[in-house]
Amino acid sequence: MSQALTMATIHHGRKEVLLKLVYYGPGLGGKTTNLEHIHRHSRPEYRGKLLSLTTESERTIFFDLLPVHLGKFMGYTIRLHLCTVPGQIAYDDTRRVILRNVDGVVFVVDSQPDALEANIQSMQNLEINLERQGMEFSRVPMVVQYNKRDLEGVLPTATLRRELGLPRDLKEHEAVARTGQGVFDTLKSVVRECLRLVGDPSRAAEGRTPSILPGRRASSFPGASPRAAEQTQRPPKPEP
Ligand SMILES: Nc1nc2c(ncn2[C@@H]2O[C@H](COP(=O)(O)OP(=O)(O)OP(=O)(O)O)[C@@H](O)[C@H]2O)c(=O)[nH]1
Ligand SMILES: [Mg+2]
Repeated sequence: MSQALTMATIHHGRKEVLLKLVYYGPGLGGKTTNLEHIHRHSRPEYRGKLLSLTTESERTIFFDLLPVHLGKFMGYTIRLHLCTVPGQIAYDDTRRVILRNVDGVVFVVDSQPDALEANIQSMQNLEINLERQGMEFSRVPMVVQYNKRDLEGVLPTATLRRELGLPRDLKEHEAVARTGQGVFDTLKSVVRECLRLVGDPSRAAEGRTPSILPGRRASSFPGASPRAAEQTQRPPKPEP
């Protein structure tokens, strides 16, 4: 099987590491709100334009993109391409396009009880779409953000973790994206997960370099759909 790898892109000439990070999750979960906060609170010289393609109701129809500089890591500048996908079920083709060449995923959970089913579906959809590209779900750097913790009646994080079948070793953060609480912690956490795998950039090959987790996460995702499980055993050819 040819395993498509998540990667970081390394340019030795410019001494730069580029990471593509995708915010995934159900519609209205707060993905765009995360990027808006990061944009508002990044120094103008360190951030690009926040590009959003939305409907009138501000739901993402294609993606949001925010380029950010994050300072130096072992002498290399870290550049991030932050992207969100449209969470609504109908936009699956778009999600697949945005997921191409992803280096790390932030899964934004909507903590409201009404959103539980949508969270589960979105997690299963992420697994399926990664596997479709030949990427093994349990080896892609990922962190989880439990968002909307300001609302009354939200589900305990332990319940969400259990219902979503998340392994205990996955990094997780509580957040209120609307006020920015937890937003940068989440971002730093996913960057750390990715950079841990890149190691010393000066020793990495020029261009795209493998950065998948060396082993699978400790436990698998019992919440995963049978379809995805089947694909794990017989992975399809990665898309070109
Ligand atoms: N109370 C509360 N509302 C939030 C929070 N984060 C986001 N919202 C609100 O939830 C709604 C949806 O947020 P978006 O960021 O547009 O959600 P999205 O995940 O990008 O949705 P799609 O683009 O449709 O996939 C907006 O009205 C936000 O203001 C939060 O932490 N608390
Ligand atoms: Mg959005």
